[in-house]
Amino acid sequence: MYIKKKKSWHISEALVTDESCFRNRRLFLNSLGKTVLTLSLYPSLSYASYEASNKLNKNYFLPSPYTNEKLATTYTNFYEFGSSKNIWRRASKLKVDNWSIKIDGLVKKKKTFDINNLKKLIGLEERIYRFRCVEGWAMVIPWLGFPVNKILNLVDPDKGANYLKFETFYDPKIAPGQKQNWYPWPYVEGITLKEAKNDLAFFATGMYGKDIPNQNGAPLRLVLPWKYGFKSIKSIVKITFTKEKPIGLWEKLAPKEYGFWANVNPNVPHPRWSQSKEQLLGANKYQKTQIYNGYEENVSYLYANLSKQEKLKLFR
Ligand SMILES: Nc1nc2c(c(=O)[nH]1)N[C@H]1C(S)=C(S)[C@@H](COP(=O)(O)O)O[C@H]1N2
Ligand SMILES: [Mo]
Repeated sequence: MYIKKKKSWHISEALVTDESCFRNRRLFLNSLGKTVLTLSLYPSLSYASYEASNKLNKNYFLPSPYTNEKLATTYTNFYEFGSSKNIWRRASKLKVDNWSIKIDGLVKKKKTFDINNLKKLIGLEERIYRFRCVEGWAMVIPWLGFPVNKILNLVDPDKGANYLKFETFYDPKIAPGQKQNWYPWPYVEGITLKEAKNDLAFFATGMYGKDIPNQNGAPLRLVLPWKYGFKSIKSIVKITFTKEKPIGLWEKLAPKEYGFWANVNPNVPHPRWSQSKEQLLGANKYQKTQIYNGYEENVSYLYANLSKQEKLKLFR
């Protein structure tokens, strides 16, 4: 991140990009500066240790320190509740009991699952993953949940299914951000079926050994640790198997800035800022960003056979 070096000429560059998007991402830049300052004043919010539970999948262990739980659950992106990071109180309005998830599209067995039944049916495990937001902040989080590939057997995708499209709830009465009609609500994201089969692709229903808080995407959110955070869609109500590539909310708003693949790469800058470094929340320092956020060995095969043209778009 080169926030301190930002000069006024960045503004004119920003004005040529999507206006509403810029407005919100700029808010972030302001708040990140404040966060650095605040954290150095409050050491209690520093990077912390956490004891993994007996559900830990040892293939996905990372050593501590982990992101401080309070920080990871109060500094969140959830535009349905507003464009600031400080939306955790507002998100308490979301009613997450009696939540069901509809799975439809190109599958042999279309189904609607009650979230609690789905959790019981599949069972939960714990995984510790790195997480990297496109804005330049990063975390290390112990998630609870299950791999995305576990739902494939339950619905049996058709031969023609190439993509999974995920959708968040739409309810402007409880989510004031959804009254801002310049966003193409509901929040949508997508991945390829091949990516869904990769064991890293994860559905989180909990974090830090507890149910996931509303503001982090209760009761079910995607976690794709090798991609920028906006791909990890929160509070999913629907999963559709499709032939065509789905277009996500951010891609619709600003296609030059946020694409379908959005794989983490320190060497491919965002049009408005560098991606070479990241700030670990609470750690008050920058570290180098890694290709595929450190998961190259797990995922690079997914992209080996793409066309030259697609390969150019892999990292945004
Ligand atoms: N429905 C929904 N999902 C979302 C978002 C959002 O605004 N709405 N923000 C995304 C972005 S930009 C990031 S970085 C992560 C943040 O996850 P966290 O707040 O749990 O750290 O959620 C992603 N999922
Ligand atoms: Mo993000």
